[in-house]
Amino acid sequence: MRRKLVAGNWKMHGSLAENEALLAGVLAGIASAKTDVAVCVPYPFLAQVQAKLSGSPIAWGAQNLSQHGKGAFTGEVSAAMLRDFGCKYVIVGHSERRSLYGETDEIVAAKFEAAQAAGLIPILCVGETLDEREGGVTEKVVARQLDAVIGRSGVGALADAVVAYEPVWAIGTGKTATPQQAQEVHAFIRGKIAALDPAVAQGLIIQYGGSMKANNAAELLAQPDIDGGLIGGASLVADEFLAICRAA
Ligand code: 3PY
Repeated sequence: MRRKLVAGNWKMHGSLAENEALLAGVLAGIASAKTDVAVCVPYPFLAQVQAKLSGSPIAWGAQNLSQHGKGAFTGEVSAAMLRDFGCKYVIVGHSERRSLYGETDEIVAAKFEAAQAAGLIPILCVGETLDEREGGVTEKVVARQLDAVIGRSGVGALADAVVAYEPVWAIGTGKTATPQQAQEVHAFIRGKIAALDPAVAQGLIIQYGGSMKANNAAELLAQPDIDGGLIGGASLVADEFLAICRAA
């Protein structure tokens, strides 16, 4: 039986003061959630979340990392640095990184590998654009994104990873995939992995991401292949985030 994982993706939001209030609100209600919970925060707030969340049921992580171990890479942050701040997770290949910062499938695969080499659990984001969905190539795109990682790290690497299906057309648009649309792609992902390694597929947490909110979470999370959520805007409001955690 897979445990569900609800992870907040704060994106580039927050301040020390805002985070204090948000974390206090989430901590106050988290005992009633029966799911695994994490928050992925901007780098400058890692020390703050480490101090606030250590010893709590909430894990934390970052939203990106460098594919390099160390060196002359101004502005970059390595996997080992994230480990120093107690991170458990790191988001890899979010569509905003792919589309705004030119992260190719190959770069994403290298980041995935760097994360695992340092003992982090990558949350690998995959998903199609609206054009790709309308062009009928959703599965082809998702398969290509997964194959880049499997080709580099092997299917066994997915045993220590999370996959997040995030249709790009549902990110920051307020549009959500219907539970059926999401389930179809989740089942495709699990089936594709199962063809290579049934045990890895069976244990793999596949989150849905893309405008998951308190009012649509329960229906999405009731689908057999949806094992949690990667939550954008709704993770910035304690009551909303907690409602999603309780729905999981
Ligand atoms: C969203 O919900 O918009 C996300 O991008 C989550 O990662």
